[in-house]
Amino acid sequence: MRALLLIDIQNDFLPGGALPVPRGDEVIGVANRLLGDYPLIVATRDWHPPNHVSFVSQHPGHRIGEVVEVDGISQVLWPDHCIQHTWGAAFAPELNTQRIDHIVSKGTDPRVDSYSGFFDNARRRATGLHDYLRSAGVVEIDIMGLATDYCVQFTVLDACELGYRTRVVLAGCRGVELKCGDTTRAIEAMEAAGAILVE
Ligand code: VGL
Ligand code: ZN
Repeated sequence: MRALLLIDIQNDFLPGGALPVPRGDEVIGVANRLLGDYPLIVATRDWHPPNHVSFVSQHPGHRIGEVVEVDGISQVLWPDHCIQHTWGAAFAPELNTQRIDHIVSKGTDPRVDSYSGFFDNARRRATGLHDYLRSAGVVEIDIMGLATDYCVQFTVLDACELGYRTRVVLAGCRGVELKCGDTTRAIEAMEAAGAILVE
C-alpha cells in the first residue's frame, strides 16, 4: 500500500502568512493533481498552543531565527504561527481537503517543537502517524509540502529510519531558507538517508 503524505500546507506557511515560505503557494496545485493517484492521503498540520516554545514572543530579548536551548534541546525561534483553531493554522483554502483520509497534528506540546510528522524534536513522543500507517498496511510513502528544510526534511528522515520506502516529490516542496543553502542541504540529507527524489 502506498500513501501520499502532505506536510503542513497551511495558511501561515503561504505568502501573506505568519511564517511565509517563498513560493509556498505553488505546492497546492501539485498536491491537488497528485491526490487522485493515491489510495490513501494523510496530511500533517503544525498545531501549536499560543504559548509554544518555538514562538519568539515567548523569549523576550531574542529575535526570529535565533537558536536557544530549552530543556537541553536547540530551538530555533519563529514568528508565532499555526496557533490551534486560527486561520493561520487552517489548510490552504485551495487545497482539496475532501480527499484527505487522516490528519496528524504536531507541535501541540507547549514545551517541545515537532518538525517531523512522526516524533517531537526531543523524540519523547510519537504523533501516532507511524501507528496509523502501519495499521493501514502502508509500506511506501510519497512526501511533499512545506517546508523542505524543516518539516519535510525531518519527516522524510524519520520515514526512512522507520523503514518506509520513501520518495520526496520535489515539485511539491518549497524551503524556508532561513540560511542560504538550507534547502539544498536538506535535499542532500534526505537522499543520503535513502529517500528517492522525484520531480
Ligand atoms: C515548520 C518552522 C516551524 C515547517 C514548522 O512546517 O516546516 N517550520 N514550524
Ligand atoms: Zn511550527
